[in-house]
Amino acid sequence: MAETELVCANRECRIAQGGRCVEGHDELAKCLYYGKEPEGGDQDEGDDDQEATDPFDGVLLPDALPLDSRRADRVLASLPSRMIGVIGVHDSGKTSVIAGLFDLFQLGSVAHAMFAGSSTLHGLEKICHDARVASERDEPHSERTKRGEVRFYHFDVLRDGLLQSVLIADRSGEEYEEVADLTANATAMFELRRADVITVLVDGRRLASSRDRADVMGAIPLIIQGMVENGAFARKPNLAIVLTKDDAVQASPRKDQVQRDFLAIIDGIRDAFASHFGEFGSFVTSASPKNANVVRGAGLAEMLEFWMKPGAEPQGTRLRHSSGRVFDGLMFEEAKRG
Ligand SMILES: Nc1nc2c(ncn2[C@@H]2O[C@H](COP(=O)(O)OP(=O)(O)OP(=O)(O)O)[C@@H](O)[C@H]2O)c(=O)[nH]1
Ligand SMILES: [Mg+2]
Repeated sequence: MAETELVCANRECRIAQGGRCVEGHDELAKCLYYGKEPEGGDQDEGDDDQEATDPFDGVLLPDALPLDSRRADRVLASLPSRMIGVIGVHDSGKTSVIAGLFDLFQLGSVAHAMFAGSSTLHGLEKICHDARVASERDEPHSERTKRGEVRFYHFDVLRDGLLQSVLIADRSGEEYEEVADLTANATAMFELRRADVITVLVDGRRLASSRDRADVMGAIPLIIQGMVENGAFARKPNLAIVLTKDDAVQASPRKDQVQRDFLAIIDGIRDAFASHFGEFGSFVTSASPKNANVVRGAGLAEMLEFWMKPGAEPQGTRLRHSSGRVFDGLMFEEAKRG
């Protein structure tokens, strides 16, 4: 006689692998999840083969690394959220801005927002590590983001009694550079299509260099132009224009010129692309300063404040996702869920 297949709607339950009911029922008929197929068959694709041969009978925790677009989509659907696209040429400081913001949250609330959890904690810790004293590097450092698909860093914040998710896209700067000469198709860039806020980074250290200045000033409008021509900003996101590495600017004899150049870049973008964006904001930041003349994370709180402003277009309807775990029901007592 064929054996009955043990199935459970709770993905964390290992009853099918000879374990116990994760809900603690000896009488399986009393378990709400036993005997039902798990929802969302595409979740954790690729795990099934491994589980069939894996004798591990504990609870598998997520890797907490940056999310791909599909998993980012799920986060967007589960809470009111802000999707942030961070655009800049290679080395302009995109990953450092994300890491710097996460480090600020370790010190307390930022822009009236309190850190309330993250599904990408390991990823955030990884990008922060090399910039910290604990890494024992002589200088803060950031690994170059590898070419490939966009990845998203995620954290939840509690702000004005409302729990919200923030998803920040990180992609290799080279891929954004390719949009300028139209070798890459910006419509395929999920983070631009879905963004509530586009954040364009201007590398202050290179702007202060007489050799690189013209290149910096020319590259940004070309990248935005390439994206606009591809119709990448269909949702009319807000636009933050951010000068990075202000510590290098402040240490430079050309700092007044840099300030004038940054204002010229802002005016140029506003004149050329105003109709494609909602609100404009500009910020001067030092996410990972090498000079002690500027505090680490300067300017990032103001940038976060702008990121959290409600955009012109409302987000889609929120779905209630539940894996069946008791933790899904937990929330801050005073927090409203949208
Ligand atoms: N002086 C100074 N250097 C910084 C600052 N922020 C980042 N950097 C440095 O700038 C370099 C590039 O930073 P990343 O954050 O990796 O730049 P990115 O835009 O993510 O680069 P790609 O991943 O290659 O596209 C690293 O060496 C950082 O340490 C800052 O505030 N001040
Ligand atoms: Mg990077």
